Amino acid sequence: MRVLVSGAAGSLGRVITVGLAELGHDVVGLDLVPAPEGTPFTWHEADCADPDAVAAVFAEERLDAVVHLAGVPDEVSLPDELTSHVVTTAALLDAMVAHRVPRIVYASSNHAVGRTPRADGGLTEHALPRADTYYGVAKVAAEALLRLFVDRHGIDAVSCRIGSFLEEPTSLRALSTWLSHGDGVRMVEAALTTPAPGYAVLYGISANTRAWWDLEPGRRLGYEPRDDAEQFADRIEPRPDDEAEAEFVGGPFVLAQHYRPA
Ligand code: 15L
Repeated sequence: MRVLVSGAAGSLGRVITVGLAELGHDVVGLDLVPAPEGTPFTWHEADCADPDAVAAVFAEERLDAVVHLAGVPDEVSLPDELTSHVVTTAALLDAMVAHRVPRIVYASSNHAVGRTPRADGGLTEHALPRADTYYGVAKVAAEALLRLFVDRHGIDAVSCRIGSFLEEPTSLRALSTWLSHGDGVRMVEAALTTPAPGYAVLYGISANTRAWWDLEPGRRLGYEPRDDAEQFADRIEPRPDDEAEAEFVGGPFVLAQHYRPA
């Protein structure tokens, strides 16, 4: 598959591009910044929030799928969140429809449902939107946009509600929410290749012993995680926020330090 990866220079993008290339995909990177030195695949330096810039990339490339990883990973103002997650997704979707690119895999987040109390039990793909931040609100809106395009245009879209994508877990919460680098690649590969998903949601975590979220929606799409954060458990130092971070799905994003004016 020839796959356009937005946010190719980001923390997810740096790992996913290499992993997809190793699996035999023809990767095309897209990012605001130039290609890191030695990048072995095609690269476009463009802002995905600019529909003309995105259209120009699609006019130049023959693509089979898009993996949309670009976006601010933290809490910023509401307009900036909407630009970063919703306007970019819309620009890519419009270009996909115009160029008949049939599939998009989206880096959504657990923060789309982050305000769900953990006491409510294991989260399934049917959890209602319940954002914990403007970041989460923007992820909810981007997911809604993907679904609209699936319904209107018959494309396939998989929203991956990612947990904590890290080399290794660094907090008690992350023992439950960790997504290893290897499983991140396996997750995107499954979402790219599962037959005819229509619109689907999965939780992007590893096979963690202490997992908070349901792995079944991912397994139904062919995502079989192999790693388990438990192997790092004895390295995790207790922190004062551990208890508060375990109350809601979104952990630290629920805490008052993330409240800000829109
Ligand atoms: C995310 O979606 C964020 O981008 C990242 O910064 C982490 O907060 C992660 O979720 C998480 O929940 O650990």
